[in-house]
Amino acid sequence: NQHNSLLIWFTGLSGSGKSTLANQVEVTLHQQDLKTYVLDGDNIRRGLNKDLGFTPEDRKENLRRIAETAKLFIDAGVVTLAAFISPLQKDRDKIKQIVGKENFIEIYVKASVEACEKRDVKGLYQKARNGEIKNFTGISAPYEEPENPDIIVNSEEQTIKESIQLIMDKIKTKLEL
Ligand code: GGZ
Repeated sequence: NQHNSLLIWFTGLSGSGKSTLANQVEVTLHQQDLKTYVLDGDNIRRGLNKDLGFTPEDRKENLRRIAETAKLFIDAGVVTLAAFISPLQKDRDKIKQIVGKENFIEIYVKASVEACEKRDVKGLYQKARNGEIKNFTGISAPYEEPENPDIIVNSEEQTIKESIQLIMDKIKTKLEL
């Protein structure tokens, strides 16, 4: 069953640092001999969910399928990390409901739109400002801050190392490490 497994969910704006953190936490867990997997836009939106875009309905379906996929991974005993914007509280609540609250850790990777836009690693914010990308989270689509996250990490105030430590401490209370 789902004993000793977990879905570690990272929510936040594009460019907030979700994937970086998920990948670093994965390395740390892997070093402790756990089976791990990172779900993110690269492996999900290019495959399973390539039929989906960024309307509210498509995001909802994107996240529902990811939650069902994560449920299978944790059933198989894999500690699963997921990095998705997941902008709406009701969609995040649904994920938690699908996998079960005992198997779920929600991490809010907090960074202001200004900070993410300043980094603009992929040039997406500029495209959103130009109107080349519609429904862009933080510019032309909403991001609702999590009401009750297990952890908040702030990439403007904390180092990656500090954030990982915080996340690992939380994971240790849920997993028998
Ligand atoms: C937000 C978009 C959009 C729009 C393309 N809005 O920084 P990235 O590029 O690599 O990550 C973003 C990713 C977001 O997909 P998610 O599956 O995480 O979103 S959600 O949870 O809301 O379903 C960004 C890129 O896709 N991208 N268009 N309009 N992000």
